[in-house]
Amino acid sequence: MKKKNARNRMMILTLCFIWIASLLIPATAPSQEDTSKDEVSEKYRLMYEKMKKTQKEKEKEKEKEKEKEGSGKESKESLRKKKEKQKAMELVKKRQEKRKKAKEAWLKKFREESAKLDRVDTPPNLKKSKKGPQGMTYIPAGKFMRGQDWGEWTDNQPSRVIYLNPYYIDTYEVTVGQYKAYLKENKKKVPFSLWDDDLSGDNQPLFKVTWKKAVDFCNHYDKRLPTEAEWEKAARGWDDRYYPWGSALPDEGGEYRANYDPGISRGMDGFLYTADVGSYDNGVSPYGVHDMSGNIAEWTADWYDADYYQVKVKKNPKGPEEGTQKVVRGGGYDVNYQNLLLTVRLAAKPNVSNNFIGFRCAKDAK
Ligand SMILES: [Ca+2]
Ligand SMILES: [Ca+2]
Repeated sequence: MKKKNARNRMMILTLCFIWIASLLIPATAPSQEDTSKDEVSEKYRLMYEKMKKTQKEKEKEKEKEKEKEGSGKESKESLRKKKEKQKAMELVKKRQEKRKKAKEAWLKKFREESAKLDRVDTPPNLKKSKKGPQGMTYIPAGKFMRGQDWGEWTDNQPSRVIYLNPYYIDTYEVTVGQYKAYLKENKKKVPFSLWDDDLSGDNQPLFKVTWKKAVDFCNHYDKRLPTEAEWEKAARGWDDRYYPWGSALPDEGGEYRANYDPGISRGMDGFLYTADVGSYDNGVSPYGVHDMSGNIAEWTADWYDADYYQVKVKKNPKGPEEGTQKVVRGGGYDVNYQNLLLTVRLAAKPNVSNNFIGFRCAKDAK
């Protein structure tokens, strides 16, 4: 019995010890309360992160807005530019339409006037033509129509039927090769600046030559410059055409008949600048003279007077007695279809030496 009581007392004491110890010894495992605390801090961490994220997102959005604002300004700017471009395009379109209409009107008039000329005078028997000096074409005596009665230029109006004595005219424009030979014959030095490298081929038409130098060259070979009327007759033939080849435009049907400026690019006809003489067999005049329209414009013997066509000279006109400019005919690689007409009169001071004017010679025939 004593033993049993002692055991009970021991048990009670042990339990008390365990209870006291449980109060004094810190727990090593996380309590329920600690777990809750972690959850709370995780919650705050998430909230903090969310807040940060939101802040970042807001900042990003702000930046985006700023960018948008910027791009808004840009788009306003580009809109303005776009409008300006549109306006410019419309203007170009209007000008193109205007030009197109003007060309159509001009072409209509040109066709009508060409049709009026469609009256082939008795063509000369060219087979019976006298054989002239080498490189020259014989132009028989007879009448031709000089000038025209329409168009924007007035210096080539009115038209007049003119009689010319027979003559020869160079079949081609005087070439670089011919001029070099002439200089050599005369023991003259080739002026260094006379030709550009690309345009110095022997068959290129000569340019950068004054009227006096052209005269000197012709005289050396017992020739002379053609009068303005001679130049026009050799080009227009016996049926008075406006272009050497007839009444088609120089590029009609996609076929180029002269070296000129077709509009969009000067080189569309194959040549940006001068071409070797005789490059357009389809552009030859009825008499067989080459490059009367285009390639290089040509000096003639006559002084220029805008009113000269008013003077009623019916036979072998030689131009006014004096003047300040010499007549230049035929247009060159730089002119458009309108200025390529055989009736267009140009003029330049005789001392001019440029990239646009060359010449050919003529000679009396018996
Ligand atoms: Ca050309
Ligand atoms: Ca020419």
